[in-house]
Amino acid sequence: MGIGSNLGDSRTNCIEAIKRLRKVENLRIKKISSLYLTSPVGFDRQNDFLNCVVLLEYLGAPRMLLEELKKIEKEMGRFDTIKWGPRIIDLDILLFDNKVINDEDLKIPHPELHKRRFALVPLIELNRDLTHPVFGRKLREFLPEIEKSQKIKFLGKISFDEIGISDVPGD
Ligand code: PH2
Ligand code: MG
Ligand code: MG
Repeated sequence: MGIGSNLGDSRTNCIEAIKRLRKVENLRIKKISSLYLTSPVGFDRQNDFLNCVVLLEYLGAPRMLLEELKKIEKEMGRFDTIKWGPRIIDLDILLFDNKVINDEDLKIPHPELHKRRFALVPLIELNRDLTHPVFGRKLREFLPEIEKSQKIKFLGKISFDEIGISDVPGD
């Protein structure tokens, strides 16, 4: 899943989201990518985002995970703005195994995934062999096709200290 924030203290918001994810039932955090400072995509007149992705092991259905993510967004004070506009926290399911879901309110893979450097780069950091289940191509193969205007700056890992754990697995 992807985490993004460009309102308030974005770094704190991303870390808070990870802390709350850790408390979700039937969910384990397996890996956390580095943080990236990224130029806004879709609507430019807003602050840069902080983005990262998290690899989860989740024992429930995708729709249940969606509900959990929406709950965390709400509890963290997210309010509705324009589509692709500024937000305190955004938690998106990007991939879920190799599932393809096309419901009105839940689309997996995330329909914009292959067009967004801020989602692809951290995903590839965690697993460079990930494949897009619809297009059947490696995620890394989409990178050269992305517009150069999408800037992304590597900021390094969030320390386990900041998340409040001493045992993040898979790292
Ligand atoms: N999220 C959006 C729209 N644009 N741009 C960046 N850089 N990062 C995001 O997380 C982001 C965005 C809608 O969710
Ligand atoms: Mg989003
Ligand atoms: Mg979202």
